[in-house]
Amino acid sequence: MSALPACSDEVAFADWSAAVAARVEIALARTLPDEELAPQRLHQAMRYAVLGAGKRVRPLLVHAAGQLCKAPVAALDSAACAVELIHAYSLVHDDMPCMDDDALRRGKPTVHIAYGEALAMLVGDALQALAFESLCGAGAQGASAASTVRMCAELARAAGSTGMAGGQAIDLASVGLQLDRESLEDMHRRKTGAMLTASVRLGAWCGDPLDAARQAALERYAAAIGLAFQVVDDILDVEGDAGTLGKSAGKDALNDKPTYVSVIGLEASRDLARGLRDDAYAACDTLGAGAQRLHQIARLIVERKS
Ligand code: GRG
Repeated sequence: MSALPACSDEVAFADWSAAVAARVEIALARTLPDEELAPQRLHQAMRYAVLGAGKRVRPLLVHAAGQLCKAPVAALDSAACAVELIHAYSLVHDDMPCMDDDALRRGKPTVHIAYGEALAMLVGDALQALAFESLCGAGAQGASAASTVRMCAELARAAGSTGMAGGQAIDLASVGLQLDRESLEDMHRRKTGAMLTASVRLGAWCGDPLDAARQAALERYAAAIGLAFQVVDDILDVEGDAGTLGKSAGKDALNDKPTYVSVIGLEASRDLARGLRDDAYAACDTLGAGAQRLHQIARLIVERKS
């Protein structure tokens, strides 16, 4: 597997993120069961759901936080695979007819369209289990046993009923309702923010412990980008098109879902996203040396077009 470019201002963010994405793609391809292994159709569908597409924002966060904490790169690959597998499972289930009922994801037919609903459900289940198997490998790859257990617990919490799955439950129950801003933020921090925060934490926990001030700054960074990601997602759902997004646009309004755009308006949503990006930048200033990649990811999250 190719080494990562060193973290310096001379190495462009685009080069670094492409190198991380390439490493993670190889690690994911190795982690996922081979298509020839029985049950072949399930394994084909798992690989279809995960490989070859996606922005890989969560793996980038794992590697950027890990770089800050001087973590072993192989351990970061395991943690990055784990968060991306959970994310892929959530997209497969979210697209099913019982949830968002979407036919397009990452520029291709969704898993239930390509493989049927029953298999799509099993794909999500199996990807979730594989995520924890991959994370357990982080110990063998250089993270300590104690931090591996801590990472497994964090991933379970972030994906579970008080995190992403809970946020999705609130989302489903909110159709047709006009949530107040506080409830909207709570839903988004769970549904989207929890897994982004977990990505930052896992990367950091693969490496050397931070002092209390820098630990607090890293938490502020994670909270800011976690919410910013969803605010931007709400904006893109209004402004984007399916060709650029690789998924259907305009779904939130169609499904009568409360979003930042519907609750506070488009311009205020843009201001909020920029304010959260600036909070993340301020946290990076406190983190100091080694936080360049985190700073650049905050910018990517707020300025992205897909
Ligand atoms: C089914 C338990 C369960 C949860 C679903 C993640 C999620 C919760 C739903 C996905 C729907 C959605 C649009 C969520 C908002 C933000 C989000 C997670 C967008 C997709 O993530 P990206 O943009 O996707 O990182 P790529 O394809 O680039 O990886």
